Amino acid sequence: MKRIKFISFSLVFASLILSSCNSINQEKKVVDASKIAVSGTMEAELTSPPFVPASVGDRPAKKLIVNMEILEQEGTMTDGTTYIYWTFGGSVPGSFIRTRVGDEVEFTLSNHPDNKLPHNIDLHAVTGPGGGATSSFVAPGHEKTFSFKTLNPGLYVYHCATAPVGMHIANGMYGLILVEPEGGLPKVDKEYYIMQGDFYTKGENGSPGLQPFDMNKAVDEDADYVVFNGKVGSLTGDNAITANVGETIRLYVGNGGPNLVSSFHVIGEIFDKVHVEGGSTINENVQTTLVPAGGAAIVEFKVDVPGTFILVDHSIFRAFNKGALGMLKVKGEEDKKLYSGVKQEGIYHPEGGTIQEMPTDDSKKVIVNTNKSLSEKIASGKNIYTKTCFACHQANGEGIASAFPPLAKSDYLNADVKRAIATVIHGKTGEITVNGEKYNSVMTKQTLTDDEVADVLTYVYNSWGNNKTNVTANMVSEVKNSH
Ligand code: HEC
Ligand SMILES: [Cu+2]
Repeated sequence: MKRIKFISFSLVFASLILSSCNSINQEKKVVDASKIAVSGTMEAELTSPPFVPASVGDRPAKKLIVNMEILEQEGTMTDGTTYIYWTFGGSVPGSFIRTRVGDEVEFTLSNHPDNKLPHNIDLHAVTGPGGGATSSFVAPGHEKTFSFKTLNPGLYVYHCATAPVGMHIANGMYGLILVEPEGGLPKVDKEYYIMQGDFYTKGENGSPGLQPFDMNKAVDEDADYVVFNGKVGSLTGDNAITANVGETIRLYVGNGGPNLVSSFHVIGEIFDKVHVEGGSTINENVQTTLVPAGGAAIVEFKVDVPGTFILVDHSIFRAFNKGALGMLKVKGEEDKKLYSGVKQEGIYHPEGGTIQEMPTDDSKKVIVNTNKSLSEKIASGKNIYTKTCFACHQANGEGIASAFPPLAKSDYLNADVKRAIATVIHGKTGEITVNGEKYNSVMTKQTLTDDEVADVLTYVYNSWGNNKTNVTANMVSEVKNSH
C-alpha cells in the first residue's frame, strides 16, 4: 500500500515537472542538432580577413567540404619589419569558415610541401577529442581528412595545437568558424572579420628586418606587437573597412592570443547588440566587450553618422603603441542633431600604418658557386638557416626547452659530423640526448641540395661555440650514398 501511494505521488510530481518543462520547451524550441539530417553536398567558400563568406540563409544542413591549406610564409609585420607567419590558408587570421548547425563538415587539412613543420587544427566548434587536433596532425607534403557535425551554434576560434602550441599560435595559426543557427543570423548590411593577436619578436617594436619569434618574451607575455588581422595597419588607411550611414554592421571579432585578452571597443560607437563570447546570450548597449584569448564575440551596430571610427583594444597602449588599431570609414549625410561635431579625421593615425608589398624572394635566384671560400659558405649557410632551421632551433641555435634541441655548443652535433649530416638529410625521430637533456621529438627531413646541407652545417659548426668543422658537399653525398 505504502509503495503504491509513493508511486502515485511520484507520478504526480513527475508530471508536474514534465509539464513545466514542456512550457519551457514551447518557448525555446530545443532541437537535438545531432538528429538534423543533411541533404546534399557543397564546398565551403573560404575568405581571408576582413571578409566573410555569404550567409547560410535558410539552406538545409549539408555535407560541407572544407579544404584548408597550411602555408608558412614571410609577410610584413609593419613598415620595414617582416616575420615568418604560419598560416591557415595564407592569411592571419586564417580563412573564415561559415557553417550552419547540423552541417556535417568534411575537413581536409593539407600541409604544403615547402613548409618546414608538422601542424594540426583544433576547432572549438568540434565536439570530439582535441577538437580535431588528434585526427589532423599532418607533416609537410601530406594531407589529413576528418569530419564532424556542428552541434552548437556560435562563433568559434580554431587554432593549431602542435607542440610547442604557444609558438604555433604566436606565429599566426588561428582563425574563426561560424556556426549559424537554423534559418541563419538576422540579415545585416555589412559583415567583417577581425581577429586580434599578440606577437613576440627578438627586436623591439619597429626593429627593422626579418624578426624571429622570441620564446622568452612569449613566456613572459611581453608582446612587441598587438594587432588586428596579423599586422600593423591591416585595417587602416586604404585598408579600412567601410559602410554607409544608416547601414547595420556585424563584426565577427576573435582573439587568437596566444596570451592577451582584448577589450574590444569602437571609438564613437555603441554596440547595439553583442553576442557575448560568441554564444547565444545577447547583451545590448555595450561600450567595450571582452574577447578572451581563444574566444570570440559578435558585435552589431547601426552607423548613424559619417566619419572615421577607430577600432581598438582599449588596453590603450596596445592600440597606439603596439598596433591594435583599425578604422571603419562611414560615408553619408551628416546629421547635426545626432552629432554636431568639429570632425577631425585622421588624428589617430598609427605610426607605420602604410602597407608594403610582399617582399619578393631573392633567395630563389641562387647563383651556384662551386668554389666558395669558408666565409662565403658561412654566409650562404646563415641564409639557409634563417629560412629552414630557425623556426625550431631558434635564431642563435639555443633551441626550445623539451621540444627542439640546441645546436649551440651541442655535444651531439660536435661528436659526429656524419650523424649531423644524416639528421639534416633524412630527418630524425626517437630519443636523443643533447648536452645532458633528453629530446624525443620529430625533425622533418629537409629538402636541400648537397651544397646547401654543407653550407648550413658549416654555418652551424662555425657559430655559437661549436667546433668549426668545414662540411663539404662531398661529405654530404658520401653520407647520402652510404644509406
Ligand atoms: C620541424 C622543426 C625542425 C627543423 C625545421 C629543423 N630541426 Fe633539427 N631537430 C629538430 C628536432 C625535434 C630534433 C631532435 C629529434 C629527436 O628528438 O630525435 C632535431 C635535431 C637536430 C640535430 C641533432 C641534435 C643537436 O642538437 O645537435 C641537428 C644537428 C639538427 N637538428 C640540425 C638541423 C638543421 C641544420 C636544420 C636546418 C637545415 C634543422 N635541424 C631543422 C627539429 C627541427
Ligand atoms: Cu602549427
